[in-house]
Amino acid sequence: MTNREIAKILHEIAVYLEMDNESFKPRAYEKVADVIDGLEEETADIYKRGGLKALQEIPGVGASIAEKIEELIKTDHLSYYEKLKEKKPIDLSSFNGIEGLGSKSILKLYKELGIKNLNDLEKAVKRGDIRKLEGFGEKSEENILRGIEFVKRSGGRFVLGFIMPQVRVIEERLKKLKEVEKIVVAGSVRRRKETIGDVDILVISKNSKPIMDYFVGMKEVARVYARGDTKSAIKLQSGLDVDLRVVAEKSFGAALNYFTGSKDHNIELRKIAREKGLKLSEYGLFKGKKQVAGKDEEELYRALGMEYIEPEMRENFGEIELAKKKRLPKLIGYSDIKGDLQIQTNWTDGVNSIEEIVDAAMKAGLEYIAVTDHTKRLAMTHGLDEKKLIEQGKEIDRINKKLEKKHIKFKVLKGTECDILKDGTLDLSDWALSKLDVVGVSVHSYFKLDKKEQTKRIKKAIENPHIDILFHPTGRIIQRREAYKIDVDEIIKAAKETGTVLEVDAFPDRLDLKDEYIKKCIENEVKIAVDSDAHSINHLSYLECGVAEARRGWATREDVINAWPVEKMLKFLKN
Ligand code: DGT
Ligand code: CA
Ligand code: CA
Ligand code: ZN
Repeated sequence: MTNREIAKILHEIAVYLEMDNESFKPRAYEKVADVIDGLEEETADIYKRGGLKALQEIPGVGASIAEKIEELIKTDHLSYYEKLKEKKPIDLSSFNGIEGLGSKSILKLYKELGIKNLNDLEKAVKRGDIRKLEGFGEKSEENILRGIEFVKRSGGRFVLGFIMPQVRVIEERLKKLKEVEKIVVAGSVRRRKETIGDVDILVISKNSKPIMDYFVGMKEVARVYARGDTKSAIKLQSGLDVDLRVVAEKSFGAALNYFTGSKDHNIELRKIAREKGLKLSEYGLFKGKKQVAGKDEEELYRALGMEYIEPEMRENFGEIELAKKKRLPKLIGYSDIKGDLQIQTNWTDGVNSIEEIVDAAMKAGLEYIAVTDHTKRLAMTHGLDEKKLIEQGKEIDRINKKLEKKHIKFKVLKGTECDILKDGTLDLSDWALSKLDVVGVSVHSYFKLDKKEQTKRIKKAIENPHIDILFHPTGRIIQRREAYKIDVDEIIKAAKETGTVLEVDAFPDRLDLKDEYIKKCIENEVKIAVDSDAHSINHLSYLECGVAEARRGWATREDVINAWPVEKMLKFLKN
């Protein structure tokens, strides 16, 4: 059982307990679900290594939850969960994408109308049953309908950052086989799309039979679509499809190029080959019968008269023209991030203490972090008020002194994720904001304002001279919540005028700003920040997903303020 699967069950338990009006338990399960979802190590491995005791070292896991996780790992079942489900046989996960449909509403829909899944819900909406229900109305019916459309649109695709650990496990396993000379995961995974349809793996091998035998026989295989000596295709238990192809060494670059895509990029390259009297295919670049390139990708692009194009740029959005002129931007690298400017700690709804995060951030190779806990309006996160913020500042001073004493060159910055109120004013006084190193602001309420009002609200917030960064600027959550309606161009213009940085929130299902908006920022000389939005030390690794999105938006190191040394970054924010 994978971390995702365990997390999903714990999350559903939380929803069931909420339906039963339990007071503290739902939040406890929810928190553990989040932690496990973000764990780098598989919980099953943790259990194998250290048993129940090791499970209890996972933040938030007490004796009772540990036992439940144990049962899940050992038997793939959990009687406690099954019982809850028996009492209310609702397919909770099918409601995931319907915004604003909380546990209480789901319970009501079940009790009054017998709605158990999305299908039932859609029928009830179409019959007009929802609006007749007490507490619901035309407005909620409309929201539900929009949610159903949204779920249908995202259908079948996986959020890359969440599924990536699974992809890497398979890649590592195959890499270890002695018959595998080289392996690369191609397709949308290599281009780092936000969501992926399936996984396309390429290997070089002279003896593919044992590789294919191994591949179709892996323990998590749910179905084998095809088993051949050059191509096999499987479905994993998670629902993810994986294709494996074996190609010849002399064609590897051409095959990699073809199977990396995107399709539109490929089509454009072929056109260019044709103009040069050449033919490009997945087997190589040919002049008549003679192969002129294709062993590796660098050679291929060179032979086509172009600079090498990074996979994240291969969408045929203008990268080919730039590559021909040899004017491609030098993209920010995956290890260029020096600091993280959005982190939640256990002062609010984060799991870890500031010191634990500092420790983990240093291990991750960072040189600074900003502590940016929520503010008081977000009462359910125990958001900080001015007094608490000052207390936290003292704690940060103490930690910085301790680091200095040990001659450690790591800096903890004082920050906030200050809530933007409905009218665009802020949840902290200017006086409190003026004491901080990094002031981030974000929208956490009134998602439904119309475009004009929402844009005005955010503009008003960032016009406050204390504001440095607009966190997760559009509020979208991939496959779960659409962006709130804003005029992005106008926000970018306001950011330019006020010197506000726009954030790429690196959480795998946020990646907000998304690639096309990042490009717009850069075109308009607006700087961006790539932050983890970590609520636990395990989330720091999500920074990689944020960098991937920044690369998809053609960002260089100069465009990303937290790829800069701390002094330069702070000087920029102060100006
Ligand atoms: P996905 O899986 O939907 O997230 O997206 P991709 O890009 O991984 O697409 P996939 O798995 O269907 O195919 C992998 C690559 O193979 C794709 O990026 C480009 C190449 N490819 C697939 N079909 C075609 C095609 O009809 N024409 C061309 N030129 N290339 C194709
Ligand atoms: Ca694919
Ligand atoms: Ca495929
Ligand atoms: Zn936030």
